[in-house]
Amino acid sequence: MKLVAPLNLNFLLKCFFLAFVLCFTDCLAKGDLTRQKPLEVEILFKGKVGESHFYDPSVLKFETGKLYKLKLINTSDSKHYFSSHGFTNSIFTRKIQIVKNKKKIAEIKGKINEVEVFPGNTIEWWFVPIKTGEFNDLYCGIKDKKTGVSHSEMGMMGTIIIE
Ligand SMILES: [Cu+2]
Repeated sequence: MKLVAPLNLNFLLKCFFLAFVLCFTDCLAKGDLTRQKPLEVEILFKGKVGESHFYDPSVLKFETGKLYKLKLINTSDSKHYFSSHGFTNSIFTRKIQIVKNKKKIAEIKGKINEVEVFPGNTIEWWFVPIKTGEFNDLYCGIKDKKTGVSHSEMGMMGTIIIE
């Protein structure tokens, strides 16, 4: 009688090993997504009263499942809003950190709907995007002190893309 078992056994072992590896990597829990090393992104609020107001950059891109530290830096002479309901409905906020003279002075936790940053100040928004989408609703509703026109109408609009 001819034995073909050794060949089959070898094949079976390989299959078993492959299945084990696939299952192990696929079934591994991702753990606490808010405790990853954050990816740093910056957005500047720029402009001059009576002339223009804008976000730089005006398009922000994020990926679901990653932790971001978005720095909102107001380098202008006006206070500004960062409002996008599409964005805030698609993320989990870990915290907002208020920084003054490079020192953390406060942390705010919970669901955030919009933020306002005063001239010369920076805040850090730590969040994990959980839903994909393209949101063209980033705007600042504050009215310009000279023209009386909203900052959005003067150019302060943007898009947030979550992939
Ligand atoms: Cu503004």
